[in-house]
Order: sequence, then structure tokens, then C-alpha cells
Amino acid sequence: MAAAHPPIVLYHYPTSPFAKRIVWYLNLRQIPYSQCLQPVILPRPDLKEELGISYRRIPILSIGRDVYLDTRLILAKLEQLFPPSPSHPSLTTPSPLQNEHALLSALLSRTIIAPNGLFLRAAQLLPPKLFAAPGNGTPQFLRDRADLSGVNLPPSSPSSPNAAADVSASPLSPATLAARRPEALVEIRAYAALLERTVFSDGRPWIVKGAGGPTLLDIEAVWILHWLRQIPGALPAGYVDSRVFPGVFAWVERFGRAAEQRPAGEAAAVVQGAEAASLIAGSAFAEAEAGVDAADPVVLAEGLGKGVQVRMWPTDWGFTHKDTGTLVGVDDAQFVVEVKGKRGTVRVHAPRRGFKVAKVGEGESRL
Ligand SMILES: N[C@@H](CCC(=O)N[C@@H](CS)C(=O)NCC(=O)O)C(=O)O
Repeated sequence: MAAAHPPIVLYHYPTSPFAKRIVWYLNLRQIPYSQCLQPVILPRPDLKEELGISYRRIPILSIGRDVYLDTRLILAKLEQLFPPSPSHPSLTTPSPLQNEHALLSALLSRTIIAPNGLFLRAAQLLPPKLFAAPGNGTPQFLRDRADLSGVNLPPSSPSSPNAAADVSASPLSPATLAARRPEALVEIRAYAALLERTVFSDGRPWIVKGAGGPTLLDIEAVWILHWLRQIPGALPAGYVDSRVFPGVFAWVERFGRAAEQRPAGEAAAVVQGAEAASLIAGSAFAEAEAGVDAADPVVLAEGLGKGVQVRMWPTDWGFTHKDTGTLVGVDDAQFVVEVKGKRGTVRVHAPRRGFKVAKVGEGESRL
């Protein structure tokens, strides 16, 4: 695939720490892509109207007419579809430690992105002033993020559209953040301490000893700290900083310098939503159509099969936004649903972990 791959489009916004995981990967492996920049809150007509995709999280990556949801699946697919070559250098560790590297990368990804995992703790360290206009809340943003956790905030009143009083139920409201902060700080510090006293106790530049550059394990380990360290007020000085954890913070800086650069310095082209959608609609599929594994316990229990009309949604957050389409694939790693947009169909792939598929009309509840 690497020689003449179909076009890749990354739908994201640059402040998304999840999107960074993909941007860094594409940069480090020198994989060309275009980016379709998205607003930080809904609506996102480039996805919903142009492609017919209801999933509301960022990032989304298309490769040809295949659309991949969730960074866990996106990274796995890029690994699979772009095997190491001189033009796309490997981010894995050569044998004999190749399997250990793959195992640790997968475990780290599971731990950090899991419900109640380190990512959610990190989000609880965002300073409330990030979302607040002077003297007031920013209800649009808080309302949008409340939707992610299924919280329906009352509509803002037309007479005072910026009133902060109605956002107290949001997970990002100042009161909720203040209540969660102490425990979140302890967990983030423990994570930095773990890295400092293990891999970064001996002055190595990257997690894998002897590696000539960052590997996938560095991407999986670094993104939370890389995100928090650039948000003023997130990490308290003297508690989690470069004085307390010099090896870790030097690594985060070093990683940023290595991974933020595009090869040869050229930025990824920006495409508008309509252009991106016609690029996708006009492309070949990147993968052969997956089959539905008839022996899969979930397929059996839910009465699924190829051609069945289904809904598909994430179960951790953003779960009220469900995609509807035709089930075309189920295997150990993914669900694949064909979704109709105004320019034809795309195949939408979601990882098994953290996603659910149910026949239309059934299983509409969160779990
Ligand atoms: N498990 C997902 C989580 C993605 C996620 O939560 N992304 C955040 C942005 S950093 C998001 O979508 N926030 C709400 C939004 O932008 O609509 C992944 O790995 O891609």
C-alpha cells in the first residue's frame, strides 16, 4: 500500500491531544496526509453532512474510502497498512524486543484511554479559566462537552446567553474540576514518578534503551504529559515539573522537537470539508471488505450478520452520537459499517474495545 496509497485525510483540531497522537505518528513515519480542520465544538457539517458520520469525537482518519474512528484503531491500521519501508521508517523496535514493545504499547494505550484512565484524570486538571470568559462561564463549550458525558444542560436563556449558572452539571464546570483536582494531581504525579524512576533513571533519550529515535511506545507514553505541560496552571510548579522529574520533562521536550516537524518541513495541506469529502468519495477502498466472523460471541449474542442494519457508538464518552448503516465486517479488532453520505457510501471502522454495535431498534441504551 505504501507505494501508491489512497489519499489520507485527518479530521482534527490542533489543540486535541488525541489528534496529536496521529499527527506525530504520521510525521515520524513520513506518511503524507491532508488535514481537514474542525471546530472544537459541534456542529461539524464536514463530517455529519458531507460524509453522513454522526460520531462526534476527534480525530477521525480516512484512508481512501475507509474511515477510521478512535486513535487506538487508527494507529493499529496505520501500522498494518504502512509496513516499514525506506520511505516510511518503522516506529517499532527491531527484534529481539519487538514483541515486548508491541505488548507494552498496547497495554499503555489501554490503561491511559480506558474509562477512568489517565486521560480522564488529566482532563480534570484543566484550569477552569481555560473555559471561562472574564467574570463568566463559556456556556457553549461547557454545554458541548457535557453532551460528551450524556449530560443535557438546560438551554441558555436568550436574555443572558453567557450566564454561567446553568453549567454546574458539566464535568468541566469550575466546581467539578476543583473537586476532582486533588486526586487527579496525585495520579498524574505518580505516572511521571514511575517513568522517572524506571526508564528515565539512566539518562536514555527514549523509552526503549538504545533506540535511535522515538518509537510507538514513546507516543503512547508521552501525550498526556506533553498536553498538560503546555497548559498554564494545569501542573503545579514544584509538584510535577522539570525540577522534580528532570528526565521525564527533558524527554517530553525532546519528543516534541522530533515529532512536531514534518519531514522536509512542509506542512500537511489543509482541505475544506467539501473537497475532503469528494476526495474520499472518489477514492478506492484502502482495504478489502472484512467479513463478519460468524463464531464471534457478540455476533451470535446480538444476532448480527453481514448486511444487517445496525447502529454503532462508543460506550465511554460521546455515546449519544450513533452511526447507522449496514454491517459489513466484524473481526477481533474492529466493527465495519457502511454509512451512506450525500456522495455515496464510506466504510466506517471502529475498534471493538469501547464500541458497541446493535441491530437498529435494539440496544439503544448506553451499555
Ligand atoms: N478514544 C478516543 C477519544 C477521542 C476524544 O475523546 N477526543 C476528544 C478531543 S481531544 C474529543 O473528541 N472531544 C470532543 C470533541 O471534540 O467533540 C480516541 O482514542 O480517539
